[in-house]
Amino acid sequence: MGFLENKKALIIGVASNRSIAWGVAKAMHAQGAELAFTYQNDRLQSRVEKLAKECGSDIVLPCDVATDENISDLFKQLGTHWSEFDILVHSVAFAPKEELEGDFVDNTTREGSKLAHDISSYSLTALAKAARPMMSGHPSAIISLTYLGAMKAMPNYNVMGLAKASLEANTRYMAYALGPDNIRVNCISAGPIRTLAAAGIGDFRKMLDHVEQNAPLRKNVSIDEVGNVAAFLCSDLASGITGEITYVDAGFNIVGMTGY
Ligand code: NAD
Ligand code: 0WE
Repeated sequence: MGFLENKKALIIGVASNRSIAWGVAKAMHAQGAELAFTYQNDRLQSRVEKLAKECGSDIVLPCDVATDENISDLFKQLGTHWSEFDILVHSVAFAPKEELEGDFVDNTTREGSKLAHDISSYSLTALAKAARPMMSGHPSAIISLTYLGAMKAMPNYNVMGLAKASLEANTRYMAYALGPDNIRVNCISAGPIRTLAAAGIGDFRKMLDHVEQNAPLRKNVSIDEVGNVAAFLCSDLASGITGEITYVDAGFNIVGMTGY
């Protein structure tokens, strides 16, 4: 008997079988959760449908988190399948590619900054606003994905670092607001993983090598390792945890100096 038996989870952010959201979906399915998925655009629909089927799910709905109309349609549609649900997984981020490289001050624009914060942080609030009636009054949980670039200055992560800092604060404010409705809100700070969102990022290999050489566990993490922690945090085993940022990064973030 899995620890997510009788839980219904909505997974937002699967784009491929390398997506962190896919690692989360697999882990939640393995613990007995029933799943629904969204896809960002038509290009991704068939791929997400195929992956959903592997988890026994045929609830696959469109949602671009950039618009309130898409978000309200999503929960209208979901309501025809489920009257309530228990888990919302947010595994979505975006900034213009040109702003994820080089000098932060020179390369960051007002428009890029707005877009990064809108898609990568505000969307969590927007989704919770729309999901609240279906998640309130029974033990529910929301989880999102952040990165160390929120807390520390990192090369090239630039405006995404600001958007992730906002996402982390969002986690705390949402936990405070939604706690009385029995909705917990947590966030996982994952180490670097080669996904579509990492494709084409210059020097990604170098970052993976650096973590492998310097993290206490001397390795990079997998989507399954992140998925298992997400499954735990969204389960009743974690009923006393809310508003937290949990690192799943082989311990990289706790190291001060290496080479000794
Ligand atoms: P991914 O490319 O597989 O997933 C990103 C997802 O965001 C895609 O499914 C994409 O469709 C979705 N998305 C982007 N804009 C959207 C929009 N407007 N509406 C709806 N969906 C939209 O990459 P991933 O690495 O699995 O990223 C998932 C999350 O994990 C992101 O929040 C990312 O910041 C975070 N994260 C990634 C890493 C890493 O190294 N890969 C590390 C830490 C945190
Ligand atoms: O959060 C992320 C990446 C999110 C992301 C990726 C892209 C690539 C394609 C957001 N927007 C876009 N826009 C695109 O056009 N990560 C944690 C992975 C990542 O991205 C980096 C990293 C790491 C780690 C970018 C620079 C430096 C390190």
